[in-house]
Amino acid sequence: LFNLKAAIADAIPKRREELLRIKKNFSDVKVGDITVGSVLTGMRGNQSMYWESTTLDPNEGIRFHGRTIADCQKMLPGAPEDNGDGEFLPESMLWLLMTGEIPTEEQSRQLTQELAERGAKLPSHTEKLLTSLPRDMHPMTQLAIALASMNKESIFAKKYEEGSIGKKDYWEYIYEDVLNLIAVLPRITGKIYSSLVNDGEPLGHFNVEKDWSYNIASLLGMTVRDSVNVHSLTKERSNDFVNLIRLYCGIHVDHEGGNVSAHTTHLVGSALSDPYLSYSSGIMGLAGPLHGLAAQEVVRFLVEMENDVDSVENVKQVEDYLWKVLNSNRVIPGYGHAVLRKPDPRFDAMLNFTEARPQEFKSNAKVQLMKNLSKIAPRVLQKHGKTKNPYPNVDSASGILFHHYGIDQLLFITVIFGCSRAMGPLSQLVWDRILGIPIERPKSLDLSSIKKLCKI
Ligand code: FCX
Repeated sequence: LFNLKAAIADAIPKRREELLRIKKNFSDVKVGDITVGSVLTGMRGNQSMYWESTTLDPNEGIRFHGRTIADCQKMLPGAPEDNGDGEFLPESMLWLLMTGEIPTEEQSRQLTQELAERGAKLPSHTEKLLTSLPRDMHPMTQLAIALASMNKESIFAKKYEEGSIGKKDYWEYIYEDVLNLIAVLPRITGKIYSSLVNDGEPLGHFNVEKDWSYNIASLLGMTVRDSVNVHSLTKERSNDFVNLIRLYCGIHVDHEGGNVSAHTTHLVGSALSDPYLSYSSGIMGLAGPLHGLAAQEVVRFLVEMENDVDSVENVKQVEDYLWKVLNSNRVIPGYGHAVLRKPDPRFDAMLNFTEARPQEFKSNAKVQLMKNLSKIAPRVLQKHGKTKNPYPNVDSASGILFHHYGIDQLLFITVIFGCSRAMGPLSQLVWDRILGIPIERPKSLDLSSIKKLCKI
């Protein structure tokens, strides 16, 4: 099966039957106890969502249908021109998320081609809308607006309004919207970036022969062939940047269901809002500084710290700087996690990217500081004693690597996160509709109910 939709359709009967059997026979099985503490602390530890494709082990980190990042790096197909030397394609990851299977080279190529064909054009009203937005509007606001505006194109919303589809068929139209949405993200991203840095003039063009990440890089003006190559990158450095986008977008797709962007997309979609509205809402959550915006906060933090210390190798000065931040009741961005209790393997993957290119990164003091910090900050946070996870999370490394290649519009970095994150929650949205997951509606408690439970 070379076509993703056909591969999903093939997997449906078994999965529907399995879930139905579990629902029928095991609905009374207890998952855990919800405590008052959980109700008052953002539902921590409360296992109450169904999520198909990714799970997060507090110690091992993310698994994609059971596969670690290292497995994915070994097994998922990359771009043909890299001859096995580059990073895997996010398209290959999308196939894995949607089907649970590792795609073949042919399946991955086919999906690359399908996304390129679907993404070749941005709806003209969305293009005009983006052009009309203030150049200094927050890039994530622009992304959310662009996505919400595409609800005009939603095939699902149209079919639903016509009353022409039954519940079992919803997924087919949701799938079409999801693929169309993911496909246009490079164009939306390029448009937002060109507004920011090039007065709205395109920085590159979309190449239908190329993969999704290449087109993101190209529309950011970062490729030798298809763009203005704003930073005059050599062919090798430009290839590295394309591979950075592939790596970054391949590993940021999902982080199980409870994180703000994924959960929001799932929640809004559960009201049968179409994928454009659902993911636009997810993007609004990703824009928060405790979530996706943390990568940008890290870059700012590293720039400020580098200016403050005599040398990034001066451990004592770095430690003092961290204490100054903590003592003023601020967080150290890029450290800590709500679920993980070990260094984030996604951070390690980004770090490995720099270690494979020692010449490229050796003279960038901020990148060196990022590395040094990953050894110093955990000690300081442990001593500080509050943070449950004192280790670096993914945002510790990602932003500074984009910055290194010249993407220095800090607020924009999260837009690239937004491209990647679409793949996980939107795959889930397809499966939500396949499996008939109903509207989400937890029960809330007021203070008097809590006091009654506590017998106070
Ligand atoms: N620096 C200083 N204090 C921190 C901290 C950090 N990096 N991380 C957690 N803490 C503090 C919390 O603020 C909390 O303090 P409080 O008791 O006074 O409210 C205490 O430690 C316990 O928090 P903890 O249970 O460890 O963490 P939470 O689940 O509440 O929060 C986040 C998790 C990620 C929000 C938190 O660690 C944080 O603010 N980190 C910095 C921002 C960041 O890097 N975010 C990106 C996270 C992630 F990768 C993503 O979702 O994108």
